[in-house]
Amino acid sequence: MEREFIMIKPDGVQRGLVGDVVKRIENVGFKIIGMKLLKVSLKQAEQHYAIHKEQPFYDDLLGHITCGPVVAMVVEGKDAVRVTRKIVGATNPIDAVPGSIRGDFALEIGRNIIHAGDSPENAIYEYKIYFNEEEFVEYNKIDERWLYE
Ligand code: IDP
Ligand code: MG
Repeated sequence: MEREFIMIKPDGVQRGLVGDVVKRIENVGFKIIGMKLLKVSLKQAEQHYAIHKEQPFYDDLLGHITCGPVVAMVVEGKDAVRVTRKIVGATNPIDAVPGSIRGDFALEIGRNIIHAGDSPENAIYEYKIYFNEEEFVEYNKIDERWLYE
């Protein structure tokens, strides 16, 4: 099973959207194996967004992700990264289709509610910034035999 790293950004937490986001991730059948509320440190933010270091929006990105509590999650499931990215929607909410998280809840690219890893490798790189392997809880979910053929 593939793992995906998801973070509800400070705007999502402040707007009371934690439940809505988690619901959509659970609905599709993914298993939450790690979840925490935390305030991202500048060091964590720099690691997380290292690939955007040269972008003009980099400083705003770091400022925003560190400005308040976030909810970090790791989920497991079939094609977890590709499916999660679909549930999340396009980076710019203007382009995110209705039914996606960003399409339904956001208006601006710098306040797009949620982060999700864009490849299995990047998801692992990202969740290691926020979680130790021992923090993950492995368990069987009762719907697994009805989700997977
Ligand atoms: P993603 O979150 O859909 O993977 P990325 O391209 O990885 O999008 O960008 C990371 C985050 O940086 C985005 O979620 C968004 O909040 C912000 N961002 C991306 N492009 C821009 C931009 O052109 N202006 C302002 N913020 C941006
Ligand atoms: Mg990205």
